Amino acid sequence: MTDRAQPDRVAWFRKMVEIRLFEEKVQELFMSGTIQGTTHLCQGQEAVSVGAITAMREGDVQTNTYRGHGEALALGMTPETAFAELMGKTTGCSGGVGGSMHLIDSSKGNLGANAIVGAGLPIAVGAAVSFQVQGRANVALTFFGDGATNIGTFHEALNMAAVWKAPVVFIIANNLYGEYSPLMTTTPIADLARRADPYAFPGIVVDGQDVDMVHAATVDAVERARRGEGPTLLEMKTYRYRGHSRSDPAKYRPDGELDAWKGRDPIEILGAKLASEGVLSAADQAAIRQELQAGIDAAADRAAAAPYPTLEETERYVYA
Ligand SMILES: Cc1ncc(C[n+]2csc(CCOP(=O)(O)OP(=O)(O)O)c2C)c(N)n1
Ligand SMILES: [Mg+2]
Repeated sequence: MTDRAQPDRVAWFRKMVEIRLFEEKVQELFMSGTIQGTTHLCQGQEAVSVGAITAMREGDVQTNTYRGHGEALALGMTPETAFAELMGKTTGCSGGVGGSMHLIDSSKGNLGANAIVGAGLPIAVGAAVSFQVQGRANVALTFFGDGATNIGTFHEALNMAAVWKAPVVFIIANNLYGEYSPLMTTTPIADLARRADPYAFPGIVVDGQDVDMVHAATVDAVERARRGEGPTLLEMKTYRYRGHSRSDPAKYRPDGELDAWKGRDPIEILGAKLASEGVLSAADQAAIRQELQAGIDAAADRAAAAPYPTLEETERYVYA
């Protein structure tokens, strides 16, 4: 793993575009039947994945959710490996038996996605406590949604992390919706960061569309944890462009809401900054998109050409 503490905003731009294009292709492959099952896209939330993951250092770990393609790619999983997993191929990160909701690579600090809402939080606290026991100056991050803050494990994990000053950073991707429920119908407060208050550690609201803000807030939280000062709850205000999962047309959203959020697109926000700073012109950005699109298409083709596991291989993971 490389040292991600050095800000390389062109690399961030590239990674956010890669995630966006990867998921565009995933949607296409679902529609054509090449990918089966289900998938949960994180389009619109790329700055949360990239800004936070790039605050990690060698030996740090994270857990995430079924909406975790962004974190997996930001941690260095190749699109080919991720496509292969989604397609159920042996070259996938879990040999093709996990699928979209189970992208994992512990060699890169990715302790995995979890399909159970809220289940990744206690795993991250456990990893953080293991760092304390081993005397390692490492930190565990955990990504989850706004809906997960109403799950029991959220409160148990925050409480335990607070009492033990565990080096963990809790990251809410608040995209305003649970599966189909607007946050305001399930939750009595608007700023979920306040849910750190009863556990007596900092809870911070962050503009989740601005990767610079996400990164800066996560670096602060990670360094605080590394100093032994305990956990932080970061609430990233963001939005998912697509429905909850592949089969959800998201008709429950008010007219104009999606367009308003697309007006603050995370890739465009960083792209505009890089252009005005003279770092990356609009033409450079278009060339990057073209290059990455070719890479994504080729990666999907290679994944599609890989073999499916044999019956014996799939049975190896079944307890009987
Ligand atoms: C314990 C549990 N309860 C319910 C579900 C069904 N479910 C899957 S995703 C989801 C919504 C979670 O919303 P949020 O935490 O905001 O995450 P988002 O999908 O918006 O990223 C629900 C209720 C589940 N997977 N696990
Ligand atoms: Mg949500």
